[in-house]
Parts: sequence; C-alpha cells; structure tokens
Amino acid sequence: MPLLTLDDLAGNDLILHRTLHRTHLGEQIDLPTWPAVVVKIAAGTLPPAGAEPLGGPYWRVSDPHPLARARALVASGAVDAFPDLVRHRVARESLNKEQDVTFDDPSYGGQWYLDELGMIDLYNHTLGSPEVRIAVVDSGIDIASTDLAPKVSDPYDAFSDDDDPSPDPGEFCTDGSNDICDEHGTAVSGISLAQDNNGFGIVGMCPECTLIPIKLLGEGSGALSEEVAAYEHALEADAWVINNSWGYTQYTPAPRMLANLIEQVSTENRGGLGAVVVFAAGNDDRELKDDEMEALPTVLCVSATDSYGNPTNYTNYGDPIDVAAPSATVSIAPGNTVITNFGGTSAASPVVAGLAGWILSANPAMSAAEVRDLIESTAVQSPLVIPDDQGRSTYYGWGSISPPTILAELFPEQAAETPEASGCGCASAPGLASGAAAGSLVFLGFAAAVLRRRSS
Ligand SMILES: [Ca+2]
Ligand SMILES: [Ca+2]
Ligand SMILES: [Ca+2]
Repeated sequence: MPLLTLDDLAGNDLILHRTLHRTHLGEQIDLPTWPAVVVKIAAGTLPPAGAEPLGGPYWRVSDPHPLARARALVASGAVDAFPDLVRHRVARESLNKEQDVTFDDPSYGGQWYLDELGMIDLYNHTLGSPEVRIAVVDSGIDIASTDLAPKVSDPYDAFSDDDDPSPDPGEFCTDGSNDICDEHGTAVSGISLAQDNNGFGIVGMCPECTLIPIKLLGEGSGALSEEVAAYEHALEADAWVINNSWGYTQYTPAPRMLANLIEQVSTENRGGLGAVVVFAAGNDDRELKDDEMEALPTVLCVSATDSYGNPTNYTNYGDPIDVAAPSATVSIAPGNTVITNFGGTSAASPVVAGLAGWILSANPAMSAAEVRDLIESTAVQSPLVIPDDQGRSTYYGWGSISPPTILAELFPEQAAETPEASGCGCASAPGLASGAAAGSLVFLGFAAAVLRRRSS
C-alpha cells in the first residue's frame, strides 16, 4: 500500500490537495481521519503558530480537526493545505476509545465520512432500528449482498415490473460483456444502511435499519412511468425514508403525478407522520429552479461537498438546496465487493437519508417535517460563504449536516462533547461530466467510474 511520504511533498508544486486526496483515498482506504495538516506557505510569509518545519515552504500543523484547519489556513492565505496522511496512520491507534462501539466490518476504517460526521457518538447511542424502513429508489440493487440481504423488505423492480430489483447481467456494461456492471444502486444502499458487525463490507449511516429496494432505472426500454410505479410502491410498502440519487440532467419541471405522490408519501406514510424524501441535487453544475422535483416543498435536497467542506465542482446549486453532505466514496458493490471511489451527489444523498433513518430510530414519533427541520436547523453554514438573511447559501443551503449537533438536540443530557462544529469535512468526489441527453433520467454516480478510469 503506497504511502504518501514527505519526500513526495517536498518541492512538488503539482500536489494539489484535491488531486492528492483523490489519488490517495483509494490507496489509503483504511485511514479514517487526519490528525495533522501539511501547509505550504508563500515565500516571505510566517508559518502558522505551532507549525513544525518540513523543509522548504512546507510545514505541519497538528490539529484534531485537520479538515477544518486546512480550510481555515487556505482561507487565511496559505498557498495550499491538506490533511497529512502520513501522520494519520500513527494517530489512529490512539483514537480508539474503550467505550466506543466497535465494528468488525473490514472497510469500516476507510469510511472517512463517518469520522468526519462524528457518527461514532451516534452509533454509541443506537445502530438503528429495523422498524425504520428506508426505501432506496435507484438502479439495480444487489439484494443478495451480505451487507443488505438480512434487511431487505418489500423489494420491487419498477423498471421491469417484477419483485427482483437486482442489477441485470449486461446492464450498463460499457465493454459489451454480460457481467453485472451496475454498481450504483448497491453503493447508494450501502451508504445508507449497510449492516454493521457482519464481518463484511462497510457500516451504513443507519446500519440496522430496514431496506426497501426499488429499482427505477435499468437499461433498455422500461415500463411506462417507472417513477410513478416506484413511488406507488414506496407508498404501499410504507417507507419511512426515501432516498433518491437520481434526477434529470437538465431543467425539467416536476412531473405532476410524481409530485403528487411525493407529497402523499411525505404526509400519509407512517400513519400520517410521513416519509422523509431525500433527493440528490444532481451533478450537472447547474442552477436548480423552483419548480423542479428537487424543490418540492417536502423534499430534502442535498448538495455534495468535498474533503474541505467546499462544494464539489459538479454539484447543482440554487434555492432548492437544503443541506450539504459529504460525497461518500466508500461503499459496497454487487457480488460482495467494495467500491472506494463512488461519488457524486448520489453518494451524498444516502448519507442524509441514512441520517434521517437514524433520527427516526432514536425517536420514531417525529414527523417527516420535524426530521427535515432538525437536519436543516442543526446544519453548520460554511465560514467561506456569506449566507442570505435567512442563513441559506447557494451551494450549501442551510449548511453541512452535523450529526453530533442532532445527537445533542435529541439527547441533551447524554451528548458527549460535540466535535468541532465544522459541518462535514468531505472527501473530494470525482468530478462528473454528464453527457446525458436533455431532460433524460439519470443516476448521479455513474460518471464517477468514468473518471476513475481516466485518472488511473
Ligand atoms: Ca428485475
Ligand atoms: Ca457490514
Ligand atoms: Ca426542500
């Protein structure tokens, strides 16, 4: 496993933080946090207080919250600053706390976003309740996956109108093979609710919640109005939370039947408490308009941020954005494999959907509106933007989600010391170039694989 060394850094002006992080994320995948920051300063300027010299313009600053620190250093004029992956490995040993719940899932250590979100404090409270039913409306979902199989309920394929939402052989294969090539729905499902402590894969945001897998997109011609069929199923199966890592590549007013159904599940599911409907903002680097699906009044719309909590270079933006979340790059893929470079707003939305599931596990009496309110009101606005009078900003909405603040709101007496309220530090996801036709239905993570090939 190649490690980034200080020799790699010294004198190499080409190592910019995003590229660096992306390159090394896959290789360093068992490293969840960074306890130090390497900063490059301009000639003639003073190093940050407490920094140790690494030679030349490079200095290392120890900090328990290196992502926030790196952001601040860049904002204050440093040429560059990025988490120190070398120091990290050493420090990880000492981060283990005896009282923390532990996981035997082999890729848990690589789920940097769980660390950045402070999820361990939430997991210490609950790992989720099977009563909470999270529907994932997506491409094919490998319901035989070790991380999903035990928690599947009411599977449905709205694309083929059958009860098996698994990816079909050959689907989305760019090499003409008849393999299982569609990773999207499985990766999205894993981020929300992969099973904990099963000796396999990863740990989902709500690892003991129930999954209602709904296949919406396949390859070839599907049933008419798959979206409507998918939502009718989410209504019938009484989903508590519905994740939607899909959307339209260009401006498309919300289809009326779909809008009506989204309103219906949001207010009628759970005996009237409603389902929390979460949508990815999309990866087209465009402004979302007020009459699009993502802007529907009961929809929680999620933009994606990178490892510095900055907006990714692809995320959509605009008034409909409610919150930002890290583009979770590590998840499961079909055939009991693990993917380390998933990306896009597709990977940010299920972080929020899983969080909604965790909230409802902790307090099942909350209405969907209350859950949305809690997630929005506890979000932490980026220090790098000037929000509007209400506190919203174009890319972050109300800000980056802050699970420890949610924990403190729900259980003020039990909340541990809240980690630095920097919102999520969010690893850079691959930039996405969407080549889909105008208004066509797309899933929001496929292009990540394209970029992975290009950069490797
Ligand atoms: Ca099927
Ligand atoms: Ca697992
Ligand atoms: Ca909204």
